[in-house]
Amino acid sequence: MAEQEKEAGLPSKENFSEWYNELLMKGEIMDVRYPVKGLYVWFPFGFNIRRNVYDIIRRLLDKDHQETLFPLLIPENEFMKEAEHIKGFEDEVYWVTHGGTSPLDVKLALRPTSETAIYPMYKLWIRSHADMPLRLYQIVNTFRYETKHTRPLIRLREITSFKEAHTVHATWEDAASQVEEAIRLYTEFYRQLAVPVLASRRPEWDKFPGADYTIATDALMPDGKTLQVGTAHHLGDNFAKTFDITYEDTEGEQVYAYQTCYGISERSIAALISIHGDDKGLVLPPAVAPVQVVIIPIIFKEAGDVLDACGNVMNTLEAAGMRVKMDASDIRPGAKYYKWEMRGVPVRLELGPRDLKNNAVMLVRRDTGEKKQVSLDNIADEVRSLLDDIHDNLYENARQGVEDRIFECDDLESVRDKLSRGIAKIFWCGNKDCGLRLEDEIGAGILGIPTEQAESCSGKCPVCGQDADTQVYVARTY
Ligand code: 5CA
Ligand code: ZN
Repeated sequence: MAEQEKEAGLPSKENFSEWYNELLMKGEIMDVRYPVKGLYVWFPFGFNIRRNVYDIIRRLLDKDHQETLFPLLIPENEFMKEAEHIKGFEDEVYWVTHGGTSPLDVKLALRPTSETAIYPMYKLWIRSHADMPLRLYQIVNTFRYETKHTRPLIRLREITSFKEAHTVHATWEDAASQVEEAIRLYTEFYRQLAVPVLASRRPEWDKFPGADYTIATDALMPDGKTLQVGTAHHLGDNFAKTFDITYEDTEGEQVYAYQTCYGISERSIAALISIHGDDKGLVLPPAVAPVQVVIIPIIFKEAGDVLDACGNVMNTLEAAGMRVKMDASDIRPGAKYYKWEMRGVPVRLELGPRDLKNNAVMLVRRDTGEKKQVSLDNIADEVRSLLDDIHDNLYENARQGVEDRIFECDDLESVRDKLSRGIAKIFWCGNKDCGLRLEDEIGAGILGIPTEQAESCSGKCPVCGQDADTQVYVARTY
């Protein structure tokens, strides 16, 4: 590789933070130079990935949810109704106080999330049993004045891709089933991004403000920290009481409804690029890659036949539903490889005069670098099955990576030791004090109680030494 190409490369992924920041620019995901802290700009290529990712979540939700759109601005009086919710968000809200030069009579909040925008309308929409379950979602921008270190795609002050679902049910149990369903949905969504996630119930002190309980999904990042990439909250009838969302039950009485909400953001994209990427750049799962196959004509003297053959392959693959690009530009093949590797294109297809004579092409996979010569006769099937293999391989590698980095620990010393690599699993007596002492002593807290616990297990809480029958994940988090 030419010196200048090497220089233009990425820092090693071992230095995850530097690698990530460079990758966002060189992989053309986000431009971080916008002059407001915590706000970033999507490059068109990154936005194309976003569109593919959000098509997947839409497809999953549209089976039994409806998409909607609520206003960005929330009047102060509605925002201030739910006490716990206010406590959780008041330090993070941006306020609109003026229209032009005139002060507004009622201040308007930029939504940090939309409960207080949506539920006053749910009060009007929910009348009877027949109106439930109501399952709506929207994909919007939300604003949070985050005080922790902001990072592109991970901790934003304008979350540009906030998918929030809000459901209403007749009973507490129905809402609880919906929370489970939401976690199943998210797990499937992430499976399609080839990202394995861990679902756990957050401890009381870490649940969503105003919720009965919160179940979260976390992805394990390359540096051993976890990233919360989705949450589902059982809201009980807390918001229904505040916003007076009632329905007439079979006895003709007005009773409160039960609610859930669940959300994901562009953290989903942070997780997928971080987990799969390598020192050469992005490695995109075929399902979300803007370009799934790049065709490189290998041209010596007579270009005509090779270019025609490449054009035919492109048409065949496109007709089979693949996203294909032919790079017949003037730059050297090596420079082209470098460029498309950086952009994570799953399959490179090389076709030169010799291949043409053999009625064959060379397929090179981005994930392993393996090359394979295949016949031109059933090229669409060959490429399709290679794309499927790449997806499976990415998922399996990531799954193995998580399995290998969950460590069962029974004393604080080993917890501290393992946290530099991944997640510790310990017994917990259930006392908040022990949970908080973990944070003080080892700088990492309880992530949550895995939703899938072994039937019966017991051990000792490493903080206080008491008997415990609950296991928890402990992790350093983003
Ligand atoms: N109303 C609920 C459900 S929609 C809610 O707001 N839940 S949340 O606060 O947990 O946010 C949902 C998800 O958005 C989180 O799990 C996290 O993945 C993501 N998220 C939260 N804050 C940010 C942020 N500042 N930047 C990027 N993503 C964020
Ligand atoms: Zn304890």
